Amino acid sequence: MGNKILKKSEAFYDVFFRKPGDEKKSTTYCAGCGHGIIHKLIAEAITDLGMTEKTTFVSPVGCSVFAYYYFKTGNVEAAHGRAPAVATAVKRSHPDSYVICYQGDGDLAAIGTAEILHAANRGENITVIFVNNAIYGMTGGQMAPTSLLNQKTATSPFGRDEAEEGYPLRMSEIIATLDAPVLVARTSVHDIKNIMQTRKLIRKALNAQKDKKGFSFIEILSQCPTNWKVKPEDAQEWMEKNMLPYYKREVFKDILDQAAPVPHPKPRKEIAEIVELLALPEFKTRKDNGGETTLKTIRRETKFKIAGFGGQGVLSLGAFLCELAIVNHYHSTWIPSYGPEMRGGTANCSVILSPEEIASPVVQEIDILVAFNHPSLVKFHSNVKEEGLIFYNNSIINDLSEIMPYVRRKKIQLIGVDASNAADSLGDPRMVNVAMLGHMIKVYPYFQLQQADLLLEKKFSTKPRLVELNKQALRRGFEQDEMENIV
Ligand SMILES: Cc1ncc(C[n+]2csc(CCOP(=O)(O)OP(=O)(O)O)c2C)c(N)n1
Repeated sequence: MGNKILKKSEAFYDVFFRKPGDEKKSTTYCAGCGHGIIHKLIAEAITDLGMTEKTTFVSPVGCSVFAYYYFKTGNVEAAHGRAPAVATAVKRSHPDSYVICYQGDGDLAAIGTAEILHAANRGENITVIFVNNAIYGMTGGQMAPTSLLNQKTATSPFGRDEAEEGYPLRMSEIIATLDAPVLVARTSVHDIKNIMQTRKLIRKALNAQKDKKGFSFIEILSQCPTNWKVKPEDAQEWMEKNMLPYYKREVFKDILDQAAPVPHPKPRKEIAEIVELLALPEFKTRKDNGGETTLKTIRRETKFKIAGFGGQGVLSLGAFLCELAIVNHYHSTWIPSYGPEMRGGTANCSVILSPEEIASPVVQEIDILVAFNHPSLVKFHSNVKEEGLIFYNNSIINDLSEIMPYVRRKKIQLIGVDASNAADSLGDPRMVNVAMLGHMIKVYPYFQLQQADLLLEKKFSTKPRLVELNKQALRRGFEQDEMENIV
């Protein structure tokens, strides 16, 4: 008879390194809590399936917030309720990785109801482990959407009342009504038999992800003796008496046999166009030898805010800058922000161009502000960094008095561009953004005008008149005398 060696899964760290000098072997979970059992089942499954190296665990906010101290996988901590959105991003950007989205019931069924429903409905190829302990555990036992009728919690001291708080949400049943999910099941970890059933379902769900079958959702009924206010040994009985009658343990949906593998996300049309563009013989980038020595190099993360009225092409100017950056082998991010108003209201976008990968697309401190109207200039000027730069549309912005004290104090360079007039002189006010771009390229020759021409030709390939107008606008902006404009 061979010996069986029982040891901790390799997907767990040896010690849980929380603070220097405070390395622990045990987790932070209370005695009798189900999270620890569930972690063990997951860790063993990912080790046995050979997934450790390629797994990213998305931790929620709640008692399992410290999962990243335990799992020796990739780890991302998501804001409360947002784990499915974060998991979507990780999976889409790394389609060959395995993504486990782990959430409690407060996290998934209250704060993140929208995120989970939409991720399920999109059929993201991720595995969601939903730990339902019928209460908000970490914060001291408030009522969760899954708390049972008559259950006494910190916020329902007389018991949950359907007239006041509605009925406990059965998330598995809701998710099983959607077309996209391939596996939806509820199980529990209150006794050995059910732990073994949970073990099987977790493995099935992870295998489904490995086979690129799509979205799977395993709801696990889990004990919380501390907040149920029972002894750990009595939690099993509490679960049987209170939770099991309401929450059926069942496989609600399993279409794994019929589900075709989820295709890799297709490159977006814009990216395909850029790739085509790079293949053109006349296209030169800063990386090509010869002829490009005049191009300036972006040496560090450069943050732009581009702002104006809706209709001034503010968002497209940002996107266009990103495309120019991409063809020159830089990294870029773009986030649009629309005001609540209709056309004519304010709009802005945050753009970052960088030689390195960009960690966050948020622009708080601005290197270069591009303001198309007075309200935008006033709104954003005080976020421009010391010795930063402001391009402003001086055709319609005449009064700089409000911003001058800050601009002088911070030694900001102000460059007026007669952009609206340049566009109007071409008979099309929409050209204002491209005129601005022309001047930006002149002041900051990160890109070539000819590159912009080629991108414009691609963009408006079915509208030759617009290509011509845009090219002219670009040149009108470019040819404006720079020195005269500097205040
Ligand atoms: C948006 C937001 N709302 C509320 C909180 C506070 N909060 C932290 S943990 C937690 C409870 C989480 O409960 P649950 O998801 O049921 O997980 P459990 O702790 O029971 O495992 C709450 C409400 C927060 N961090 N963020």
